[in-house]
Amino acid sequence: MKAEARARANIALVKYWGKADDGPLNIPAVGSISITLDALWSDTEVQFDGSLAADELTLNGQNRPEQLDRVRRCLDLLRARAGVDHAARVTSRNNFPTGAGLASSASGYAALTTAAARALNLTLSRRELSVVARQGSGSAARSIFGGFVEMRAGTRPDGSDSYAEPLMAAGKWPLELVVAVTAREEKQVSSRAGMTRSAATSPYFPAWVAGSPPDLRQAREAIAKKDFESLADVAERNCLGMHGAALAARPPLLYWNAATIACLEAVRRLRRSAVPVFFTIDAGPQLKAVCAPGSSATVREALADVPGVVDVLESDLGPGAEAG
Ligand code: 2P0
Repeated sequence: MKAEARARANIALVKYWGKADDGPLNIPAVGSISITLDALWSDTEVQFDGSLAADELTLNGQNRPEQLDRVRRCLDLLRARAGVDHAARVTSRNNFPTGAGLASSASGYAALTTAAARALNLTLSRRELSVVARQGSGSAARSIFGGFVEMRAGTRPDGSDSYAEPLMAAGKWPLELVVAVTAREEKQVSSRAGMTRSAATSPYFPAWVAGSPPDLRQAREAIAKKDFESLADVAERNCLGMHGAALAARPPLLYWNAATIACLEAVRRLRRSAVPVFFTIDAGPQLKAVCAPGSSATVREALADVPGVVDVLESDLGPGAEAG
């Protein structure tokens, strides 16, 4: 009753920020559209063992008891389906900084769900796996699939129509990602706490939610037509809208540092000089530059020169979660 899986991080181009309710189903208030990356991943092993008293989690070699509630949520859903009640030992490792706005919960919970289902010998569709992964972390539902992915917010109270689905394969439009890392430490306010605070206190939150469906429509069309300009337009607008809602929370949420803004300006300068690139920023200070095929070398060079950038990572688009 042991299996391993690898799942990759994903970056949302139309963001998930806010929940439909605060219950354990973790249903998002808005849909989202993402790209799954090739180079940033979590490798997770799950072993169900009747001799264990309780579930255990080791992340990058350290015990992380504070994450166990969410891990247990995914494990319990799968244990119930398999009719098994053994506790599990979960060992996970990320090949990139954890909890710093690089989507480590997305790859982590997608890998956990995929490995646990395999260890229990369950045959679930990717859609079903995404429903389970969502309950560990909303963005994890998207990492079940590769390439361009849409997460549906859904409307059913039981969350059964809140799942991810593939929009287009990675190879059909091989965009490239450059990540400018501006800080390595874990952020002070988690995404979960940040989005809960935004929903509860930001006067801009209702406008953020109302603006999501048209952004999803534009992004879906831009991806289908491989229209880089249109995707750039909607992704930058949607990112700044999410941060606007967060900035207006009480107390305010500012995830950026000076280097984040300097990178944003560098990306704008590149675009003005006809380099096809746009930016997006998540709940952390790293800037993600999405580049048209063949442009990442120029973008990497420019971002590496920005003061305050401590590392630059590059990735192609990648595949969905895989049990090993
Ligand atoms: C996203 N983020 O769409 C957005 C943009 C961060 C900013 O999804 O509470 O860690 O575990 O469901 O998935 C990060 O949120 O939140 C996230 P939970 P999660 O990528």
